[in-house]
Amino acid sequence: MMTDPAVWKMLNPTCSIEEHEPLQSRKLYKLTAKQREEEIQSLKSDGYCYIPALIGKKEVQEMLSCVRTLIEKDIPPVYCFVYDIFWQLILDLHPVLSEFLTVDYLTIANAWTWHVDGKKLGFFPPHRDLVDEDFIDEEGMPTLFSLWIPLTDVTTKSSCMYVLPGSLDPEYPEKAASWRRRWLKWGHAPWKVNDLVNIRALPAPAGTFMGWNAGVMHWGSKPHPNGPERISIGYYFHSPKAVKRNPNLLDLKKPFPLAKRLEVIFDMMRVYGQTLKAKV
Ligand SMILES: O=C(O)CCC(=O)C(=O)O
Ligand SMILES: [Fe+2]
Repeated sequence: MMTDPAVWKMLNPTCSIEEHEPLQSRKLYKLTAKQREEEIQSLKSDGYCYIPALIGKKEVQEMLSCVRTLIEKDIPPVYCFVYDIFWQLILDLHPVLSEFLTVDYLTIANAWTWHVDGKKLGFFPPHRDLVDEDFIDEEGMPTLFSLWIPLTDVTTKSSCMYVLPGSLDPEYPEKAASWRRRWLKWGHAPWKVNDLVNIRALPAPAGTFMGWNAGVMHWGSKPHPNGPERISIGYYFHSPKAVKRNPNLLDLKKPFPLAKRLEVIFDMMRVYGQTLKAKV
């Protein structure tokens, strides 16, 4: 039943599920020359980029209402990835991803939807995304890149993202690659109170293109108990310079049937289910 597109279309009748033809971009997003220069600089020095409200309001609204329908029906919001619009967004962002990762970047079969509120929490505590892969090239540009897009406006009250900029992180970049091993064994390295000033909050309007290389320490924050809900989506990419590559890659130039999308979703529920249970 789950593999029947008609069931999903019953929930969100305006959202298509194209099983037979390759997905097509709906609208291409591009950077201005100034944005390009600033964000590449930020990626090189601090490991992250931040482009406020890049995605169109209409497109964000469509995705948000689709996720909200699932939440209302008690369906895990990551099931939004059965619908075309959540994958077409990658095609729409192709010009921007090409600037940061070069045109031959690889899309990893990995995506997630966060729904955070004062009761359910559901944000990810401080971590680096890498397991033990390389994450930057010789110029400091990402070889393993996480893209994070809020579909609601996100403030410090509603679990905005925080990063420890690479330039202020004593473990970055050399020791970051082996961070997970140490963290699993001993937990986080102790913090000095004086270092707290290095943390950067990234409140963001809906549709912001935010991303970091997998070596950057980042986290979602505990929301204010009365804060509005936060809904966001995430994707993961390699640049062709990645030495160690995730074996599960997606080719969006080929048809992407529902059963394959569900496979990705189930896989992610297994992976992120563990992250959500992991120690802080
Ligand atoms: O949204 C969050 O709370 C965490 C996001 C994150 O860690 C990621 O996208 O890599
Ligand atoms: Fe992360």
